[in-house]
Order: sequence, then C-alpha cells, then structure tokens
Amino acid sequence: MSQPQDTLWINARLATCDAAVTAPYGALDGHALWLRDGKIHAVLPQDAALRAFGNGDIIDAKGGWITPGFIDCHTHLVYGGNRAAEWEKRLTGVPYQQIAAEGGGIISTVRATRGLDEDELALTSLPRLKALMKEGVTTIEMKSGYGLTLADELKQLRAARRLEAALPVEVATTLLSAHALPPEFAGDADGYIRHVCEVIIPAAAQEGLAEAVDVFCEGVGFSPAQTRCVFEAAQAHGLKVKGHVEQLSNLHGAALVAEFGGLSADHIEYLDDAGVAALAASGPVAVLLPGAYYFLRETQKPPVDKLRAAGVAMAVSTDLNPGTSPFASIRLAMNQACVLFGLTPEEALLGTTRHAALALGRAATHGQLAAGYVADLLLWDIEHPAEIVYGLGTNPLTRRVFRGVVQHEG
Ligand code: DI6
Ligand code: FE
Repeated sequence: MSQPQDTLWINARLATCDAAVTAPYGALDGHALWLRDGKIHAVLPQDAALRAFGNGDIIDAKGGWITPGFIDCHTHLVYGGNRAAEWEKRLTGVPYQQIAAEGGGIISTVRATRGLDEDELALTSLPRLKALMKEGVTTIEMKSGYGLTLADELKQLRAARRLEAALPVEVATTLLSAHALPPEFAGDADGYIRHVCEVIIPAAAQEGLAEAVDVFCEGVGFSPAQTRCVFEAAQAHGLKVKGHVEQLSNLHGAALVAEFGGLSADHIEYLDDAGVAALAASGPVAVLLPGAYYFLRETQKPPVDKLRAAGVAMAVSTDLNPGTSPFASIRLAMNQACVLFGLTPEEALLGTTRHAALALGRAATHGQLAAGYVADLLLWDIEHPAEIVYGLGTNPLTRRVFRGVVQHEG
C-alpha cells in the first residue's frame, strides 16, 4: 500500500538502462514507476501497480519515454574566465601543447580562478550547471585543478559543494591538483607532486572535500612515475583514483589506473591493445570525451570497437572545461560520441546513465530505473529513445525529476 507522499508514473515507456532488461535501452512497455522517499520503490506492470497503489499522486506521462537522470561523470565545471582568445589563436594553427608551453592554456585559467573567491567562483559557474541540468543532468562530477595551491584547490571544491547545496543536483567532487605545474614550482614537477601528496591530498581527504583523485598523465602534464605517487597518496587517504590518460600520447596511464583498481580511464584516444586488456581485466570504466577530440581537431579516435569487443563499459561525458571542451551540453557529447566515435545511440545513453554511474562508484544506486535506485528521472516527448541523441537545438525534455520531486527547469 502506498504512503501519502508516494508517486506513481503511469502511461510511460521506460528506457530502464537496466542490464537485467534485455530489450534495447532496457525498454519496458506497460510498466509504472512507483517512487517513495526519493527512491524508486518498484517498477511494476501498470495494472498491478494501479491495484496496489492507494494514497499518493498519480502522474500521467501521456506516452512519453522515461530515462534515468543523466550523469555527467567528468567535468571541470568550476573555473574563472574563458579562453576564447586562445581558441582564436589555435584556429590559426598554433597547437594546444605550444600554447600550454608558452604559459597559456590551463595556467591562464588558473590565474582567472585564483582571482575569484568561493562565492564568485560558484556564481560564475552556475549558468554552466543550469544548462546541463536543463538537458537532464541530475548527478555531475566536478574537478579541481585550476587552483594548484592548497587554498585555491580547496576553494574550487567548496564552490562545487556550494553549487550542490543551491540546486537540485548531486555533485561528486574530484581533486585534480596534478593537472598542470603551477608557476610557483616551475622546473620542479617532483617537488609539486610531493606537495600534492603530502599537503593537498591529506587536507582534501581530512575535510571530506573529494571522493577521488585524478591526474593529467601526459607529456604536457605529469609522468607515469609522478602519477603513481599521486595514486599511492590517494589510496593511503582512502580516496579513489582515476586518470586523464592516453589523450595526446600513449604513456600507459590506463594500465596504471587499472593497477590501482581505479574508477575510470578518461579520454584514451591513444589507448593500445595492452591498455584495453588492462581495463577489461580489472574494471575501470572507459570514459569517452568527444568534445575535447572535436574542439582540438584530433584525428586519433579511441579504440571503441576493441573496447566493445573486450566488454569494457564505456561512459560519455562533456569534459566541460574552458580550454578543450567549452560545451555545457551532455546531449552534444552523446551525439558526438555517436558521430565521431561510432557509438550507437543506445551506447551513448548507457554512457550517461548506467556506465557513468559505474565511473563514479555509484553503480548500485544511480543510472537505472530499477527498485532501490535514486528517483532521478527524465520524461521525454519523443517516439524513440534515439531522438534524445539525434537532434540538437530543441529540447524534448518535458520533466526533470530529482529524488522523486518534479523540477520545472526542464
Ligand atoms: N585534459 C583536457 O582536455 C583538459 N584537462 C586535461 O587534463 C583541458 C583543460 C584545459 O585546457 O583547461
Ligand atoms: Fe578533463
């Protein structure tokens, strides 16, 4: 029997994204979604659900599709300024790596981010978060990495938490202090990594400000040996690990993430067969970030066919950041994953639901329409789920539900 606050969503077609439902998209017709206390209480054949449901609201979905809320599992959403001028330069042929080497790139965003206090940083990031929520994002990861001092890194993470407190959205915070070498440590990358391991990671862990630690393992970032030091410190402080790996070259960072039982290996355009095997053997999710590939006009694609054949779960995310993916649109990322990387629309949807939940260590609670999962869901005015990924510029999302409560920004 239902409780007064229960809701029952009827006349919907469910794209459950539940692996136990074998139809494409985990589709279930003729089923109702019964929500209680912010969770999915039951997914039942509609007749049975209507018989069992007593008090509470019944909401008629009028034949629309319901999907799980979107999970954007890799973003750098909290930052100051923008890099439009740098982009203009890149369009004339100056490569991203050269701009970084000349003190532009990430470091210019570091300057802009350091110049804002926590309030200003949250405020300037707010429109980006609202744009993603309008498209259906209900859980989002946000990284530090544009502070690069203890105070500025923690400030970025606190701004992320402040955004979470202000809006109906769940935020997973990640410490990415090993993103670039700050000017204070010029010529002493090992010294900075020691500072990250001995000072910044312990403080972030102590204050409960980060769930995970990320490293930009790259020629223009940090070496595999430095990445290993950061991962060891993260584990020593009970934090999970993940990596920006194999984005611009192959340093075998994905294997390192796998060795540490990490959550995800992200970008992975240059992942080789051994890297695919390492992910397949130990379980980190392959996070595909087509926005950065597109915006940097890269030509090396991630080995999607091999990842698929090896059974590696693939997530799709915006990588929202001012330098390489200034796109606050998860539907754009899904579309790009299909057009540029060859995912199917179904894979793209799993990539922002079930597989993205896995990449955030939330596989048991998020990313599926199934009993016991959070009641984060999206109602779409569409005939087929592929329409979510297919066209851009219009928004067929008619309702966004966070923890069982209908939000109206959809
Ligand atoms: N890889 C990326 O694509 C972003 N960070 C990273 O490690 C770029 C961030 C930026 O250019 O500001
Ligand atoms: Fe990134």
